[in-house]
Order: sequence, then structure tokens, then C-alpha cells
Amino acid sequence: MTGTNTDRAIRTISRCREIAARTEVPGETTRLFLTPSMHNVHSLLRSWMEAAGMTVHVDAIGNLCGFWAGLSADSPRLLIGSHLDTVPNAGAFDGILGVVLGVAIVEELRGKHLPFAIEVIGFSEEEGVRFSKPFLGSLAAIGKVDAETLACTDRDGISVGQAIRNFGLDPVQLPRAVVSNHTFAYLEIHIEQGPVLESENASLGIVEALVGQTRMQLVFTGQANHAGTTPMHLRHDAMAAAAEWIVAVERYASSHDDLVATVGKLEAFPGAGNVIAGKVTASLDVRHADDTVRHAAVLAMTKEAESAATRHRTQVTANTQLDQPAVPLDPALTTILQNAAAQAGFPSRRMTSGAGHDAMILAPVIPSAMLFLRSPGGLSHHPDESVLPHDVEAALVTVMEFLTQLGDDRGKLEDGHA
Ligand code: HGY
Ligand code: MN
Ligand code: MN
Repeated sequence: MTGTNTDRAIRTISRCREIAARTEVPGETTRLFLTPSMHNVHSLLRSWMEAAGMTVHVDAIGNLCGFWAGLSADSPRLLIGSHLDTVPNAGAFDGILGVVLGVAIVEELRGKHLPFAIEVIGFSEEEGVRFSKPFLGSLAAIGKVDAETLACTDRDGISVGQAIRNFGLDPVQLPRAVVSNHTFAYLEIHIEQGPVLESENASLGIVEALVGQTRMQLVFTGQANHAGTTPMHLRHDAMAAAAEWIVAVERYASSHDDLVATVGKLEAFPGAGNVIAGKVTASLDVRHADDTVRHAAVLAMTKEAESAATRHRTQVTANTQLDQPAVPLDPALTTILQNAAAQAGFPSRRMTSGAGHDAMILAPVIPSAMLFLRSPGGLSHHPDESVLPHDVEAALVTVMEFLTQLGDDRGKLEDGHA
């Protein structure tokens, strides 16, 4: 690949925007797990990967994998990747940037083979939108997609297993999606999705740990009735109960340092303006770096839901969909990454990720590191999400230096200190 680092950064950004146009909803970027537009994303990435000399395959969960050999057939393997799915009405860089940059890094090798192989992986599902179960791609990469997961259904009643078959893949082959045991490290490059780096005018962040997260679904059940003829004291109003609870959730989280809690999805049934809601389904997302604090918050918020339900003569059930512990990343690999950034001329700050990432699934089994790029406006999960060419260039140069240092330091890495 000819051109300057700036050219490569600009090409990376334009590729992300090209992929963003592969969507289920014209005019916005919405690409859920194994929906038809994912075929188009695979074709685009495959063309770039194969042009760079990589061998490409799609595994049984729909992860797209591009392989660049090391110096020998049994060379150890560095995994570089992120996810290909998006939230509804997403930006162009969440997840995708880490895969497109992985391809750019192999292109930058210009045919050179390293003491280790590089596998660039685009995970098929991280956001958890279609099946309310996140990280399906990286869970398959560590062999953790079980029969219960395959039986989860989306809002149309299609199971994960059926979605895999509908995409032209075979869930029976899932054991082959487990990453090679030659894999010695995982690197995820991702936008920060928050305001910290921008507030410090910094291009890059070195992630030390990812906060733990709980995702739940609560169902408030009362009695639908006529909005005009039912006196207030005789109602069983599921919406009023949920609304009172949501305010209490926000108040609790605001009074506990570094705790965040979000009710992002709310559905009322029957959902007519002149009918008292008989049922309300609400999501709850709670995150904190300390699992004890997070669990205490979840318990308090669940109790508050029960109190609010009782006050409004309704019932409530709460179902936990995800209880993901906080995950530290590999100290040795993180040190090598930070040294590489410094060597490349980009001072970086260490930080904790408030967002979940595939690295939190891989890190317990594969030494993992994450590199953050500044999010202009601190904006993400929004169509105006962006990155700066200068920061993409910083990431590219840093990771090339990281590869060099990794080659030098791999022995130390295996001993657990760099
Ligand atoms: O929700 C998250 O933390 C991530 O963007 N999936
Ligand atoms: Mn996301
Ligand atoms: Mn992401």
C-alpha cells in the first residue's frame, strides 16, 4: 500500500463509512447479528483482506477471520479485532474501526512476515440488540455458545441457531469457531465512546480494565383499562409504576460515585393513548468498576421496582440477561502497548472502559490489551459518532511499533512481565 500514514488513516475512515452504508434501514446504520446486510460487510472486508494477501473464512457464528501467516506454519498468533454489528441508528466506527484498522496494519506490513501470525477477526455480534444476549461472536471464539444460547429467540421468534442457519452457516460447526490455541494475545482497537480523551486533548487511551455490567429486563404488570372512566385510586397502572421506578433508578445512580444505570428501552402494552397500560417492559443496564457496588445497586433497584409496583397495585418480575464481571486487561501487554504509543510519539493515559467490549470476553483466556481513540464530542451509539484522521494515524503508528516491541518482548510476555 503506497501513501503516507495520513493517506492510510483517511482510507481507513472512508472504509468505515463505506461499511456503515451496509445497513438494514436505509438512511441510518443499523446492522444486527447475521442480518442480510452482514453479507455485504463480509464481502467488502474479504476483498480488502484478500487484496492484502490474507486468507479469509467465516466461522459458524458468522465471525469473519482474515489470516496473515507468520514466519513458520506453527508461528504463535496475535488476534486483532472487534465487532461488525451495530446498535440501531449507530455511528460508523463503533466496532468496525478495530477490524478495518486490523486490515490496514497487515497492509502496512507490505508482504513482510513477522515471528508471529496475525489474525484479524470481525465478531458477528457484540451489542446484544437482536437477542438481548451480547458478545455472541467472542463467546463462540472461546467455546461458550451453548444450547441455551442457541435457543434464545428474537422478537420474531427466530432462535440464534435458526439465524445462523438462515445466514447459510451451520451451528453444528461452532466448536471450530474457537480461536487457535496458538493465539498468545488479543488486541482490540476501539473508539473511547466517552468524553475523557477529548477533555484532555489526547489521541489515545490505554485500557487497564473494563467495568462490570448487569443487563436486565423488568416487566410491570397491572390492568389495562379505560383512560376516561377509571378513577385514579382504582387503577393498576403499569406505566405509572415503571415511571416512578425509573426516576428512582436515576436518583440512586446519581448518588453513587462512578455508578451508571440506564433504562434505555420501554414498551407499553397495549400502547394506546386512551388505555391505561396493563403491561410495561423495561430494560436496565447497570455498570461499575467494582462488582460489589454494581451488585448492591442492582439489588437496591430491584427492591425499588417491587415497592413501586406495590404502590401502584401492580406486580413486577425482573430477569437478569447479563451479569458480566469487571475485567482487568493483561498488565504486561498493556505496558508494551503504552511504551509503543510513547515510542511512536503519542503520550497516552491509562483508563477504565465504561463500555463493554469483546476484550472482556477474551481477556480471561487470552492476554488482552485495548487501545482507545478519542471520541470527538464524547459521542457514540449515535450517527454523529466520529474519529479524527490524526488519531487514526496515531493508532496505526502505535500498533506498528507495538508489533515490533511484541516481537522483541514476547519472551518476557510469556513470563508475565514486559
Ligand atoms: O454497550 C456497550 O457497552 C457496548 O457498546 N456494546
Ligand atoms: Mn457499542
Ligand atoms: Mn463496540
